[in-house]
Amino acid sequence: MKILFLYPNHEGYFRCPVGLTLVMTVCANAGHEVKLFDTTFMNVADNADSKIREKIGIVKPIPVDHFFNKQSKSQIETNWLKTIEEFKPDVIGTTILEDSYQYCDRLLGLAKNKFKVFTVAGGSMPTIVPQVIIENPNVDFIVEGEAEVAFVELLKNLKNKTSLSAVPNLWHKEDGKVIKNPLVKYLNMDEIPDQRLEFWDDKHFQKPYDGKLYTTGFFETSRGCMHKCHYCINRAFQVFQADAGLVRRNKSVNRIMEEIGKAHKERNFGLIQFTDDNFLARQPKELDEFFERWKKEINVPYWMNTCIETVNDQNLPQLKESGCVGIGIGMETGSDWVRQHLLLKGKMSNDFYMEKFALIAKYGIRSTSNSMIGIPGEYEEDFFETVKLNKAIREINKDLTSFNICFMAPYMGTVIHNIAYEMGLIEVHDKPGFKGMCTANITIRREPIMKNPCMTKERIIELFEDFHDYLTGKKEIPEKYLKSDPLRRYTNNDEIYSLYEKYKKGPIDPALIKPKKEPALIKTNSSIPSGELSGTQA
Ligand code: B12
Ligand code: SF4
Repeated sequence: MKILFLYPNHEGYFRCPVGLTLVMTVCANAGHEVKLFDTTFMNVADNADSKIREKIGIVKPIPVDHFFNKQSKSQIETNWLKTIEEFKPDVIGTTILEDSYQYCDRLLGLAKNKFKVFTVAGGSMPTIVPQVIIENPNVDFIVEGEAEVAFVELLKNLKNKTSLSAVPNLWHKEDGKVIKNPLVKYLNMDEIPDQRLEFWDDKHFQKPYDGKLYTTGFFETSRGCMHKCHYCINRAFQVFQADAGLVRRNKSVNRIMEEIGKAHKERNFGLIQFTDDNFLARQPKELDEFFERWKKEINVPYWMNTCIETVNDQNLPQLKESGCVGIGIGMETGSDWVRQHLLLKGKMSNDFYMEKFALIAKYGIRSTSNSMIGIPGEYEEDFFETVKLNKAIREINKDLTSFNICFMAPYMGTVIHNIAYEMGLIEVHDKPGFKGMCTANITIRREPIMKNPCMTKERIIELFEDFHDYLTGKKEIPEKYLKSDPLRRYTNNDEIYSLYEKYKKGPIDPALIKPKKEPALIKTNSSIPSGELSGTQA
């Protein structure tokens, strides 16, 4: 069959997405004809996400504007329709993140209007709210979760015009009725084929890092994470895909070396970025094998995200020795109270983060601390705890530490979305295919899109923009915030906190939520000392 894939990237954040690459790979491996329509370099004249990070001083500027060849909206749409007309696909497959959903819908709609073609959606958003997306008239099928097996199975049945009832993870419509097939167990990662990278423009493999561009390979060594953070897709996987088993799985070291070794021979990477959520969360014995073999067999500098508790005195020297140049850590806030009670990010304290960041620097590895602002229930006082903690980390070693900040965004399927919706902090769509989704264009970088009962939008933007200046001392932390009490919570309004308590079991379908009216701004003058917390203290 002929399969046309759509990568509806409208903001220019380039990088090679592993999930879609693997879906294209399994189709090509099964003998289907595969073509990709990728809008990454057409929609903008620059990389908007990098531009914002450069503007607020958290990354070193790198000119990449020449990567982009901006076309008008109608030019792109004409090219899209021309591509379909010429390629004559049997199926259009697309991957959807919430950020690009509206844009994707527009292109799918144009295609459905003009051609008789099946459309199939997969990716983060269709995986966690398939019941919402399947109502979109421009989407015929959804593959929930991993599609390496399910999508090929779907194509086989579409080709043979046989029943779809045995296609795993499939959602479809028959006579207006939605049908959901059972989920299969999460895949054994060793059975996933090597990514075929030939579909992508070479520019996707150029990654700016610490002021330079590197030819970069993007690979996964594990999937999923065992933590329960209220803002993360992993919590949705754990709850909505419980039938599929444990989401956290590792690829064997052997398969990692095989895949990356082959690709490196062809492409000569200058950097490898691991796309895992929590890279080091595997047995020390396996890590020892990884470090040793990486140095011998691949020997390319590498970067990864991992959770703070996974770095230690044993693996850090080996990480350094084997070529690890950077470690990204989600710390999110400098308020222990916010981290532990609002974000549900485990029991790790500020002291623990400090100790671990110091350890990373001790072994000569560059770290990136990721923080957020705009969490419902977070006050300006809490934000300055974040500033102070990041500043202290920066003092450990200015060259080996770096900092990133983004706005908390209520992605559908997350607890934060449930809370924001229930509290009336977001306005949502009501049309089929979009029910419950924010009407504001979701983003983690352009602006806060939730109303926040504890800080005004203008103040959140101001603090976001000044974050780096506070870290470097260009801007002074206001005197009233200098005294630290990261365990203090800054409101006695229990409504927000009771919601966080209520959703500790995980997210629910937004259709079950009855939204309240937007709350008034809750004043911060009623701070409660940490010792007087009721109910939820750690
Ligand atoms: C690596 C990563 C990236 C990479 C690659 C992005 C990508 N499009 O894959 C980079 C660094 C570019 C990136 C950027 C961004 N990311 Co990101 N990223 C991730 C991360 C950590 C892992 C993704 C991954 O590789 N998973 C493993 C692969 C195998 O799974 P997968 O991609 O879901 O694909 C499988 C299935 O979904 C399905 N599938 C996928 N596509 C298709 C297509 C078809 C036709 C079918 C049938 C099936 C199918 O089959 C695949 C194979 O099993 C996830 C968190 C997570 N655990 O998912 C966040 C995540 C996807 N990112 C997120 C966000 C918000 C972003 C940004 C918008 C952030 C920003 N700076 O603005 C940008 C968007 C850029 C872009 N153009 O896509 C959110 C998305 C939330 C949402 N609900 O939409 C996530 C979920 C993190 C979170 N907040 O929880 N990201
Ligand atoms: S630790 Fe990171 S990857 Fe794991 S659930 Fe929390 S935010 Fe998601």
